[in-house]
Order: sequence, then C-alpha cells, then structure tokens
Amino acid sequence: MTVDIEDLLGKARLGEADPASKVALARLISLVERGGEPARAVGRLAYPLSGSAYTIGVTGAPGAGKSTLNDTLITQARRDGSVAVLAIDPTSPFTGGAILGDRLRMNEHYQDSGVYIRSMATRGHLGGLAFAVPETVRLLDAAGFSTVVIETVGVGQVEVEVAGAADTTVVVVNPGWGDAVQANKAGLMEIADVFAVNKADRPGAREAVRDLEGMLDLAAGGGWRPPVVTTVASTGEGVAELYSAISKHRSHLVDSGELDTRRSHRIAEELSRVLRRRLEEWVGSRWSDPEVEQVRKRCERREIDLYSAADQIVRQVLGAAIGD
Ligand SMILES: Nc1nc2c(ncn2[C@@H]2O[C@H](COP(=O)(O)OP(=O)(O)O)[C@@H](O)[C@H]2O)c(=O)[nH]1
Ligand SMILES: [Mg+2]
Repeated sequence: MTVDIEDLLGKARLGEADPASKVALARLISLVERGGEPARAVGRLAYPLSGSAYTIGVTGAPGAGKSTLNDTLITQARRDGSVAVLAIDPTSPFTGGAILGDRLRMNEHYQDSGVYIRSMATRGHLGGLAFAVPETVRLLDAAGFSTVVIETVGVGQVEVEVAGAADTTVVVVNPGWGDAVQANKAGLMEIADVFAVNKADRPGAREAVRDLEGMLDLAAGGGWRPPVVTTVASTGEGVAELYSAISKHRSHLVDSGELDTRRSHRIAEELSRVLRRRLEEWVGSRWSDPEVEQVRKRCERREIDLYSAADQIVRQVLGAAIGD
C-alpha cells in the first residue's frame, strides 16, 4: 500500500476552500501518529512549509477545564484566522463531557471549515509523544492554520515539556488551597506565560490568584511577568481577557525578538532529539553486524574496556556508515 503523501499534503493545504482538506489532514496525522518512515516522509515535506502558525499550549490538572476553555478560546482566536486544536489528554479528550454539555457551540465549530479539532491518544505511545506532537503541530502549521492550540494534562514530564514548547503557554489552575502549590511542584510555574484561574465561580478564586501572585513575586526577574486571569470556562466569562493576555504575550515575544530565539532553541532541541533517536535506531539495527560484533566480543572477553569499545564502534563503524 503506497500513500501519496505529497498529494495528501497538497489537499490538506487547500484549507477552508475545500471541506475535503480535513480528511486529507486526518490521514496525514494518522501517519505521523503511527511513526516510522511514512511519518518521517510527512515531516520532510511539511517542514519547509511550516513556520507561520502561532502555537498556544494549554496545560493543567485533569478536569481543570482546559477543553471547556479551549472551546471558547477557539471563538476568540478565530478572529485572527483559522484555528486547530490538538488535544493530548487521555483523561478527558475533547470529545468528553465538556463538549457534550454544550452541543450547540460544538456544532458551530464543527461546521466551521476554519476550525479543526483532533485528539491524540497517548496510550501505547510512550516516548513517541515527544516526536508525534511537534510533528503534528508542524503539519497543522504547514496546512495553513494561523493558530494551533495544544492541550495536555500538566502531569508527566513529556506532557509538561510538550505544552511548554508552545509560543505561549497557558497554565490552568482551579480555586482551592494547594492547586497553585501543586502547579509549582509539577514544574508548571516555569513554563507558564499566562495563568488562568478557571472555575472562578467556585469559592477560593481570589485566594488562588493571591497565591499565584505571591509565587510570581518571589520568582520575579526582569522581562515578562505572567498575568493571572480568572475565568469561568463553562459560561465563557473571562475568556476574552485570557485571549487578550495571550495576544499581549505574543506582542512581547515579537517586540523583544524572543519569539525567534525561542523557536530557534526549540528546533535545535528537536534536531538533537531526532539525531539521538536516529543513532539509537542505527545502533539497534547494526548490533549484529560482524564489525560491531567483533568489538563486542572483545569487550565481553575484557580485552577492551567499555569506553574504548564504544569509541571504536563510533569511529570505525558508525563514522563510515551513518550516511546510509
Ligand atoms: N463550575 C465550573 N465548572 C467548569 C468550569 N470549566 C469547566 N468546568 C467543568 O469541569 C469539568 C471538566 O472540564 P474539562 O474541560 O473536560 O477539563 P479538562 O480535563 O481540563 O479538559 C466539566 O464537567 C466542565 O463542565 C468552570 O469555569 N466552572
Ligand atoms: Mg480536556
């Protein structure tokens, strides 16, 4: 079975002009999710076409209201162009209760050809998530979406990393003693550019804001101080303010030149990850080659130590053959 990836990407890039573009996009994302050579082929083609989308990470504890918030955030971001949402949330994907509770708006987005919503299963993905998410985000970027929102649960190193790799990262917390402290522990304070205290219709919102501001006072250096916005995602209250805080952060990044720096760092990090993965695969596939085995055997017989053996493999074998 051969899939014409170039053809699919061409269709996906038709965007709002062609409703079938979403079908092509969905197929490409499935290829990326499955990994391997087809995923790399998608990545090769999408890369030069990417670089114009603005990415927003939305993270926080399960049930914090991220999906509900994103539903309204879409409407806000829609004024600045087309919007794609990638929900990586095993506990409550975008198709969960939040959306079903508001069928009307969901329908509104569903019929809007400028909005694309996709949830990505994390189960069985393990290390693949760190590869599949940025690759999918680039694909959505290449497909022409102006804004790409990435929703992840703020637990687990990879999820936090993925959300933190966006241009603007929104950390969602809820009222209640300790939530801000938990966010701190999970490493969310460092990645936050904007805080949303969601479920502000519940008691303790003011205290949560105060806790966060207190922590920000302690952390305060120069530069950008993350604003704290209160929201009630279920009614949409405060979401316009949240989007305006995101837009302000974006302007700050652009004006200070930090956007380019951040993006360069991100690409360098990803290149390093891709390279390490490539080397790992290479080692795996060549482990039984006669030259490698020879060094291995010598090492097992203690004729050569581990470090010299590794150096020798790198120099003689890897050095000569990594290109193929
Ligand atoms: N009272 C209240 N409930 C909310 C609010 N935002 C979301 N919820 C509810 O919280 C639950 C979890 O929301 P969801 O968006 O799925 O959370 P996620 O796991 O962070 O994506 C749902 O039942 C929402 O209806 C809010 O501002 N106030
Ligand atoms: Mg969710």
